[in-house]
Amino acid sequence: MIINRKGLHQKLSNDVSSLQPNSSAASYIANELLPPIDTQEVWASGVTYFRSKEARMDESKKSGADVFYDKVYDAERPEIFFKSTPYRVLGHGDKIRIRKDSTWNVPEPELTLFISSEATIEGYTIGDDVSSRSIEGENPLYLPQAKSYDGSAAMGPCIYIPAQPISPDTGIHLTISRGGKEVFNGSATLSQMKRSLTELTSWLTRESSFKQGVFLMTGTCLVPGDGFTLQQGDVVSIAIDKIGVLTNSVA
Ligand code: DO4
Ligand code: MG
Repeated sequence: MIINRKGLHQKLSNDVSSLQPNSSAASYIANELLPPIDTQEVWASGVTYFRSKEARMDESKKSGADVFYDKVYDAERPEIFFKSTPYRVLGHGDKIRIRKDSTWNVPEPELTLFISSEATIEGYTIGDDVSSRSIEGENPLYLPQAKSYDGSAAMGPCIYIPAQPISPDTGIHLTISRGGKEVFNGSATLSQMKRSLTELTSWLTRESSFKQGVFLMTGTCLVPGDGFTLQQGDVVSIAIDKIGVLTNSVA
């Protein structure tokens, strides 16, 4: 597998230098993008930005679970959870889903790391950790049901493989449109994250090995206001500087 190696940028730079331009590449890229994943698992981290902690504390106040979100934000050990098997991951242009038994749903725009089997960060993509706020808010033990179901994970449009780590100034932008009109628009930067990307990587790989590498969503920095829930037909676009735009509509 090409992708799973330390020094991926260098390997690809060497390979690309001997290639001839292909005139059909542009239309392939525009029309036939698959999610950029093969056999890897997708994991996710949570409560890595103040905005996520604040929103989670609000939604779980009634159940008395708000204190756990407060604690994990400041704890040494981060929240890390299993998000998706590879075959469940959707790509750019695919339809994400909201659960039929959920009343409050949001997209979660997240910088997503590709980590090699040697625990090195080799690439970056855009992830959408589509979530049910009503199910998670009812009881934190319902987290796997709020987070992992058909149509709840999207990734793409590509993997950005730079020579140097991604800049903390990297912007993350979310727009949601309904019937052609924008109903949410927000931006944040990676520098607002409480933890570092290497810290999250080190916790994920501390006691687990990933033979073909692994993807790690790094938490959401943008949460629409409490009155907002996703609806069928909404179009969610997540842009991250240098990587591109991941667009999905809601089935
Ligand atoms: O604590 C629950 C999940 C948090 C999360 O997914 C996030 O902060 O992005
Ligand atoms: Mg998330």
